[in-house]
Amino acid sequence: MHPLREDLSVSDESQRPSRPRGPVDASRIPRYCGPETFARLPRLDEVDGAAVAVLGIPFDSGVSYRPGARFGPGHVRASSKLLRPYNPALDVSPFAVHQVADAGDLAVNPFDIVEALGTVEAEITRLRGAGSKVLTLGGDHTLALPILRAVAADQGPVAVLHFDAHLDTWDTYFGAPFTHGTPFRRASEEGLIDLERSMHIGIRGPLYGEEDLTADGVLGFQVIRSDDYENDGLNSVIERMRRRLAGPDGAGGPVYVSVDIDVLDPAHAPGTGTPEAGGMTSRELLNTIRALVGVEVVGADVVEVAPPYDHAELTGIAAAHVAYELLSVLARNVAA
Ligand SMILES: [Mn+2]
Repeated sequence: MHPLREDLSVSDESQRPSRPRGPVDASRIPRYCGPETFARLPRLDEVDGAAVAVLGIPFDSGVSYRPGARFGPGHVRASSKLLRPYNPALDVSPFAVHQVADAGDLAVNPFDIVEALGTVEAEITRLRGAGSKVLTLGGDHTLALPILRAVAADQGPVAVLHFDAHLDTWDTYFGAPFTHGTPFRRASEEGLIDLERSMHIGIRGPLYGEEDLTADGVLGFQVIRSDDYENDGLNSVIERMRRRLAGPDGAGGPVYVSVDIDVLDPAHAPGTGTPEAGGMTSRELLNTIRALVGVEVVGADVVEVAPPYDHAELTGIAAAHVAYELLSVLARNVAA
């Protein structure tokens, strides 16, 4: 039997290992071989449930500028083959603490956004009902709304920690309420987010007007600007983030993490739909995410990877590493 096939097939129930099934062993099967799953993890249908499911959602019908994020999930998976099992920065093996599996791609209607949002909400609800936290690979940022609907349905309003160049709290665009620039306004209006603990990090670039920022504050968000990394330093940013997520009484609570890859400077992530100069480095982003150890992360997404504009897998690799750090945080929070 071909070793790859052998590795992937678990036919006999009694042969199932009690410990989590990790990625395919790279000492036996070179990394450029399959499977085409995130980090070469098993598929969700190959394991008896997973603590964390990595779900691809190839959807970009909500974009306002460059299209292409529908090809994001496959690209991030392809760029994730070099991820190794041990994360020294957090001293954790994210795939050994609990079962992590790739739930494949969700088929959503590319022509009917409202129907697509319903499909996403139903699938996130189903996966969470089966006991999995969900890490979504987008897809454009419109997806954050149905995901938050599913999360808030059983957790109540959650803090949203949103990494992005843009606020994504605009009202409508060409009269359309559901676009990649509006998910967090809709989520706030629908009562899905904790208004005392939510935050954008990495904001920069021109706005339509100053009122964009005032409206955003009313919707429940504080802002850490991209420039704050330069002016105040990483540790100051992390301290402000953790204080905000802890809330006014310091008690904390559930946090949903949404990462638009355009939070990175185009030098670090050129393959995205609405790039803005002056962004953070991938090192700053990874380090900020690592500071979420001990925070109650209930789900996350990495969105807006648009491979047609990527070069040398820069954006795909950055997104894969962001996802890996998020998975490492989830594992550390279990292991602690
Ligand atoms: Mn966004």
